[in-house]
Amino acid sequence: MGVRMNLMEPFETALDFQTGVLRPAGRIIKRHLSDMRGMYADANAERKVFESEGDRLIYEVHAVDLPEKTGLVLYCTTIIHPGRIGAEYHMTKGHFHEKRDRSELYLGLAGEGYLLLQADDGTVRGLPMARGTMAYVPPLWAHRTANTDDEPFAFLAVWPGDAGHDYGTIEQSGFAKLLVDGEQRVNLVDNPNYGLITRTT
Ligand code: S6P
Ligand code: ZN
Repeated sequence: MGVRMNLMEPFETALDFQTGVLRPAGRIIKRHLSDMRGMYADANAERKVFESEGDRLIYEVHAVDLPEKTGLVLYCTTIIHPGRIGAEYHMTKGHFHEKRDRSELYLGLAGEGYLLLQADDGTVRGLPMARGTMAYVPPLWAHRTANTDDEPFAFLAVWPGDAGHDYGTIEQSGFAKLLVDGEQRVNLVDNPNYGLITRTT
């Protein structure tokens, strides 16, 4: 259990810019491959990872423990460990905000990655992120991040307390584009499973 902050008292959090770790530690969520079954396009590659190494840790969220309330600002860091499932880079599950018109701000801390954004009509945009990149997630866009380098990719996220998270829409239909490892560069390619029910458990 991490420290729960008193939202009516001033407090400070120490952010390690190299690792993305917050002190005091609040809520830490670890997402393994089993939490994302069916989200990577290459089902064979996913199965091979399970067979050869078990349930791989993909990313961690280090959250300052505050209630999800209107008027509050929430913040956390995400650390995506390097690696790929098939050609696809390690990534977050991705979500819309439950209140779709709530926006968000990301700040790159360490490593290199991509922010993938998707509108309701399937339009996808990709923004490269590195240390110091401030990326704006507009209202109405689903968002997912991926680590496109060989080191951990860490970023800070700040968003309104009443935004909420809708994971179901992405779990059902996926993103229209995949971020895959290409020759010397990151490629954004069509997702063959887009619009299909991709989650198996
Ligand atoms: C919250 C914000 C991020 C993500 C985190 C993990 O609104 O967008 O803190 O929660 O990057 O991604 P996901 O899709 O598993 O929540
Ligand atoms: Zn969000």
